[in-house]
Parts: sequence; structure tokens; C-alpha cells
Amino acid sequence: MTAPAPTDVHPAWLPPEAFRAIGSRHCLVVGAAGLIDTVVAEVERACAEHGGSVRRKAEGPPPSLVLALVPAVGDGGPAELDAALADLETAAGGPLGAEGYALARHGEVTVLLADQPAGLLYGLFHLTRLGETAFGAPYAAQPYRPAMRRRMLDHWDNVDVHPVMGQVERGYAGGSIFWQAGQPRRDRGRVRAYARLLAAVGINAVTVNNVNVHATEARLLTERLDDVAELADEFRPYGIRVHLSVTFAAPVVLAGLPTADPLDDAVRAWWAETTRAVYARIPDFGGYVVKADSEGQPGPFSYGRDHADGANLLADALAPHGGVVHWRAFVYNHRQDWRDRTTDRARAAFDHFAPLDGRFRDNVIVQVKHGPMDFQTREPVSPVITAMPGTRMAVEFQVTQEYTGQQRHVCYLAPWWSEVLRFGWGDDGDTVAGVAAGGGGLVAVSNVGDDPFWTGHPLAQANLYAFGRLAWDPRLRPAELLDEWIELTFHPDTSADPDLLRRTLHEIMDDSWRTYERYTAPLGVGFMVRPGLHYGPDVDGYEYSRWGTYHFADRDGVGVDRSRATGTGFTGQYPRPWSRVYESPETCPDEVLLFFHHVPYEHVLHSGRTVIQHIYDTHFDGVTEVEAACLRWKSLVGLVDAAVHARVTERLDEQLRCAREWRDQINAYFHRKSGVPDAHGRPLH
Ligand code: GCW
Repeated sequence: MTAPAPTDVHPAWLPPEAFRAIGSRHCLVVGAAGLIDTVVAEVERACAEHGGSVRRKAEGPPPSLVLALVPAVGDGGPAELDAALADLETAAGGPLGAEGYALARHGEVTVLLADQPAGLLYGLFHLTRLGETAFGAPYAAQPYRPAMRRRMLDHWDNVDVHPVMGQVERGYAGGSIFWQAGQPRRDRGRVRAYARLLAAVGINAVTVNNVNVHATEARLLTERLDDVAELADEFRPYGIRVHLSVTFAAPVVLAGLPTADPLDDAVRAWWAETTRAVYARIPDFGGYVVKADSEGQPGPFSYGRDHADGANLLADALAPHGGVVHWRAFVYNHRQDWRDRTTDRARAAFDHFAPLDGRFRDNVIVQVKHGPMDFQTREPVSPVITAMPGTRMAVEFQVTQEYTGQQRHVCYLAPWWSEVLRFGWGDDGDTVAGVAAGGGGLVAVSNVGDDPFWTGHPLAQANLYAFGRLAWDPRLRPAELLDEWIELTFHPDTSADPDLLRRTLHEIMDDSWRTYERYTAPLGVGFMVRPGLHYGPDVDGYEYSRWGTYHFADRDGVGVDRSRATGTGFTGQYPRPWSRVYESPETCPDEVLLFFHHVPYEHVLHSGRTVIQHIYDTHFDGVTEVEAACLRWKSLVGLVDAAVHARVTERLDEQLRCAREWRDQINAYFHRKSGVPDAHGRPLH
């Protein structure tokens, strides 16, 4: 059932060592069917490696680990299993559900219980995180259930190599693990190993192609459906459903219909029939993902229809089969005139979508980026997330580091995501995590490619790990997640200096997102990156362009006035208290001040520093922090795998070069504009 581990790729958080505690036990697996085969194969593999044994019948020597599907438990099991079942009844607080599980330890036996097979699979991976701790002192049954029903990764992988965007749009880890130069890749071991890694962090849905759907990719829906079905076969044993990005123009480009108008009967019939054929081939198909009327993609606007009409068309086709449509809210005018100060890209998603609340079918999930712009290093939370109580919302993160160092810079993003997920809408309002949990769950763009370390930068694996874990439980702390990831990936206890290894990885990674923020665009203003590429500094690169991403720096000040009083009115899209907090530069949090306000360089922040001095200080500090990270990493020679050490060293060298470039360009730029010297007399060039 489980394919042999590919030898040409790093094991990430599932090295054989992670299975030592499980694999050195005598295990009893109770239950059959579906994913149970995967569980059994995983336990067998662990036992083959570490000397334990697996059996599926109660008779035999006493087991030390029991993995049991509750409905399959009959008479004759070990007494500890009965004890665990009994205390589960008091502890569980209702059924464990489709994916939940419970862990208990009675006497010398650890018991994993689940109502359904997926729960046993997730519980098994929980045991890898616990290691020997799961087999120590007895504990009563503890239930675990995912906060989000759907925990999804989107791949922006192209089937054909795109002339500008390449094989993977915004991919920084080599080619695609699914596609190569127009064809599916034949080395499926990589896909299976990926599915296993994802299941271990709780991911249960994957989209296998880019939301920008080009000519070849459009055909995955019809004549190339077999390619998708083959991927679904690899993901299925790990409880992951496959979704597909489709073009809204499919009836025209694939079937030659004269229109793709969502209210046209022939168009509706085509989608219904096409979708029926998809389910005939892939019965557990997840559904469609659509980027419509955005950055050149076709959509309902061409037919004078709105996004509810568009989304409902696909939802109706999917409904009979239990599928969902993820309809992205990333809709804005990308042909803006920089002279026009009334158009504000930050407003666009709310302006298009909030009025449609209540009109979407139940199986439409409106997928909204967590910030109002585009995955910058710092943005406020998108007001769309709370504006549509009658709609299922999914919140979208970006694990691929498009604007956060492109997997050449260390940038552990869990602290950022955690802040966003905990963001609350006021006294009686929900949190971002709450909205996602009550609706469409969490989605993120994957950072994986065919690189031997999966993610280009080996430390970027931690972002993929943390995203999955936060989608399962958004209350988890970023530093705890890093602990888990470090233990599983590096198994420090087997190294010569476990404490140094743990401590140094934390020192390099814990605050790396804030370090990145310090040496790049200041105070939430965003962009200032090289156009198109989105890597390295170019302060005015987007300033007079059509993309609507401006900073308005002049000799007196910098920032975008999005207030109601004098600006674009964007602050009015927030409910209280945020509509008030963001409206005034006096109450606006420092870190997003320039997102909401144009202020003089001498404006004093809550930190007590002026904006200009903040810019200088943070840019010097950011580079100093990268220098410290480089030195720290050196101290790990011999404590981590040599290939990992070499790769990270190479990336850190580039990060340091790039951070210095950012520091010097940003500081020189604002010094030249403002004429204000550095209070500490450092060189501003
Ligand atoms: O951030 C932008 C990227 C595009 C991407 C788009 C989106 C897939 O620069 O490459 O397109 O977002 O989210 O649709």
C-alpha cells in the first residue's frame, strides 16, 4: 500500500527515526477497509525498521499499542482497550467524527481510537509527534478533532512550461512534482511521499493546477482527466481529495459553445454533463477552484453577470455529486491609472463581494486572501472575511514565499498566520479562525517543487508543516510548532549537542518573519519589490504602474491615505472597533500605519520614534539580525545533515547580500527624499 520512500528526496518531518516509538512496539490494529490499509502499512513499515510487530487479531501476546476503529471493536480485546473505550465515553463530548481520534494509556498499553479510518491515520501521525512520551505514564482518553473541515493546499503548477511564469507560477523549489513540460510526471513516488507528508500535518485537499488556467491546463477537465485521476489515486490512500482549477470560459474553449454566460441553458447543461463525467472517473473528486475576472482570467463580468451567478453555475453542476466550488475573491482592476487617486485596490474584493452575501449556494466557498492586497509581508486582515456572514468563507494564505524572500531567505511565517487567525472583530465578533472554521476552512498556496529538499530552502519546510498544523488547530503556538518540526526533522537527541541544535534553530527561525519585515518595505506600505519578479528592492518599481500598488513617497512623507475623512474610504469597510482604530494615525497600529495613512517623516510612532528614524533603525537592525543568523548557522556544522547544512549556508549568503541591498536602497531612498539624517550618524549612501 505505501510506496517505498523515494531516495532522491529529503524525508522532511517523516524520517524513519520519527517512527521509532511506534515501530518498536507490539501493535494490534482493529478494523478494516479503506485508509486502515494505509495505517497498517505505515505501522508495518515502522516495525520492520525498528523491530516491533503488527497483528490484526486479538489473540496473541499482549500488545503495547492498540489502534482501533471503535465500531470494529468486538469481544476479546485486551482489557486496556475496554478501559480506554470506557473513559472515552466520558471524555469525548460527542462523536469523534470523520477525522477525529482519541489517545489514552492504560497500564502498559497505549490506545488510539477513532470512529472512522481517517481518524486512525491522523492519530498515528500524532504518535510520531509524541514519540516515547505516548508510552510513558498512564493518561485518560484525550479527544482531538480538526478545527477546520477542509484543510487545503493549492498548487500553482502549470502542465506546460509557461513562457513567463515557468513550470510553477511563483514556485521557488524547482519544477512541479505533478507535471513536466506538458506531461504528467511518471515518478509517482514523489507524489505519494508528498501525500504522506501532507496527511501527517492534517491536509485533506489539494488542487493540482494553477488558478491561472492556460490552454493545456483547461483540458485537464475533459480530455486529460485521466491525468488528474492518476494523481487522485496517489492522494487517496492518505485521505486527500483532489480538486481542479478550471477556466470559466471552458464551454467556449473546450466545447466551442458561443458563450460561457452562466445563465445560458446550454452552458449550464455543458457544466452539468462535464461534471458528471468527472465524478464517473473520480468518485471522490473534491470540486473546482476558480479565479474569474482577475488578472486577465475570464469570468461572468463579460456577460453582464456577477460573481454569485458565476459561482452558482458551477455549484449547481457539482451539487449532485457532493462537490464544492472554491470561488476566489481576488478580483480587482489591474489596469489602473496611477494618476487616479480614487481607485484603491485594497477596496476591490469587498466592493465586489460583500453586496453578494446571501446569494451563494451552500456548496460555494468564497476564498479570500487574508489581507486586502496580495500576500505582502504585513497587511491588515481583509475586511471581506467578516463581511459575509451568509456565505461560507475560506481564508487563503501563501506558503510559497512570493513576497517573503522566495525560499532564499529564512522566513518562518507561522507567527504571521497565527496573528491573522487570532485577529478578532470586536466584542461580539468572531476571529478569522472562527470564520474559517464555521465556513470553508483554510487554503494555502504550496511551496513544494521537485527540489531534493522539497522547498528549495530546507528551513522553508517548516512553513508547510506549520500551515497544516494551524489548519487543524489554529490555537497552536508558532514556537511549539517549531518544536514539533525540529524534533521530527532533526531528531536532536541523536545529535552531539541536542540543546545547541534546538536553541539555534529557534534563534534563527522564531523571529525571522519580523527580521524580513525590518529590512524590506516599512510599516505595512508593501511592495517596493522588483516588478514581475517580486524579489529584491525596487522602491519605485510599481509606483507609476497599472497594478494599483503605490506608496506615494514625496519630500514630506510616505504612505497611502485610506481613511474615510480624506482618503479612499477603505477604513469604512471594517466594522467597529477597527473602522475607528484604523481611521486615525493616532490610533492606527504602527506596523500598518503606512498602509492606512500618508504621514510626514517626522510623525512620531507609538514606539516613540519618528517614521524616518524607524525606517533607518529597522533596516540596520534587520541586516544585523541576518548576520547573526549566518554565524549561528555556522555553529551547527556536524549537528545537522551535511547536505542540509550546505544548502542553508548557500541560501543565507544570498539572504545577507539581498538584505544589505534592501537596507541600502531603502535608507538611501528615504534619506534623499526627506533630507533627514540618521540620528546615529550611520552611512545612508
Ligand atoms: O500574487 C499574485 C501573483 C500571481 C498569482 C495571483 C493570484 C496565480 O503574483 O502570480 O496568480 O497573485 O493569487 O491569483
